[in-house]
Amino acid sequence: AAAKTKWFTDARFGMFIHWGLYSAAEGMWKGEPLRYGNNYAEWIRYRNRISKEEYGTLAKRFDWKRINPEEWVLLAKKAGMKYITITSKHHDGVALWNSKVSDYNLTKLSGTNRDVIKELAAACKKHGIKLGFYYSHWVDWDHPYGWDHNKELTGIKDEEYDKYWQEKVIPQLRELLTNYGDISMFWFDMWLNYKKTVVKKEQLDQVVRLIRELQPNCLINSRIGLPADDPGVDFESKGDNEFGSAYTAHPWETSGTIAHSWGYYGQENEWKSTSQLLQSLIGNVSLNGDFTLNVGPRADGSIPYEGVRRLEDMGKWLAKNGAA
Ligand code: FUL
Repeated sequence: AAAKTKWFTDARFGMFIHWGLYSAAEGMWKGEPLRYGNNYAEWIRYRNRISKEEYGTLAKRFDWKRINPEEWVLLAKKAGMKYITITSKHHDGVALWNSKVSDYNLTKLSGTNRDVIKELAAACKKHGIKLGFYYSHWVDWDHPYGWDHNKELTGIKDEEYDKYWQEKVIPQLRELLTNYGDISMFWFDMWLNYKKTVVKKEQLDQVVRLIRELQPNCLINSRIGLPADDPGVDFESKGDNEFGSAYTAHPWETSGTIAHSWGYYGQENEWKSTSQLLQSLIGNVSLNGDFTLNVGPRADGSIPYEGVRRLEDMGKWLAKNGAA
C-alpha cells in the first residue's frame, strides 16, 4: 500500500476545482441570494429549491470560447501543486463529462461538443500533473432516489436507493475509470457514518471493487464513508478546512478554500491571506499531510484574481525555499 501512495505523500500540495452549473449562478438565483445554510454557492440548487429544468438552463451561460482547462493546469503548476482533483459530479447530480448514463450533463445541457474532463485529462498529461475525480456518490439531488436532504435519513427506501446506486453511481464511475486515462484518485464525499444512513457497506465495497479492478493504482479517500483503516481506504480526508493537529503515519490531506465557498460565489468576501494559506500548508506537511487547495472558476472558466494571486505567491514562496 505504501508504494501506491508514495506519489501522494510526496506531492504535499494539490489543487481542488469546484466547477459546475452552480458556477454560473454565482450564488444568486433570480435576484435572491443563496439561502441560509453553509454559504456554499455549489449548494444553490438545493438551498434555493431550484427545479431540475430551471437549473439546467444555467448551462446556457457557459462561455465555451473562453473555457480552457489547460489554464487551470498551468496555474496549478505555477503554484507548485502536483495534482488536480475536479468535481466530476457534485451533489447537484450534473456530470461534467459527456456521460452516456445520464443526459443531465454539462456537454448535453450546453449543446456543445466539448468534454471538459477529457480536455483536463489531456492537459494534465501534457504538463505532468496527476488527475483525480471528486464524485458525490452519496448525495445526488437529481436522481429521483438519490440522497436529497429533504428526505434526510429515513425518506428513501433501501431498494430505491440501490436503484440510484446501480443505475447511476456504478455506471458513471465505470465511465470515468475507462475513458479518461490514468486516474490518480477518487475523492468521495460522505460526512455521516454510513450506518446512520440508507447507504450500505456492500454498496461502498462494490465501488471499491470496481476501482481496484479497473484502475488498481487509483487512490480512494476515507470520505467514501469507510473507516480510515478499512482496506478500501488509501488516504484520509479531514473535514472541510480542518487541518492537522498531530502526526499521523498514514497518508492524509485537508481540502481547504481560499475564501469560504468552494463553488464560485459572486458575493465572496472572506479571502484568506497568502501567509495564512502557507501556514496551513506548512502545518499539514510538518504532520505528514497534504493540502488540497480549492479554486472555483466562473462559468467562462476564469479563476478570480484573488485566487490566482494567492496561488502565484504561494508558488513563489515554495520555489524560493526549494520546495517546488
Ligand atoms: C463538502 C461538500 O458538501 C461541499 O460542497 C464541498 O464539496 C466540500 C469539499 O465537501 O462536504
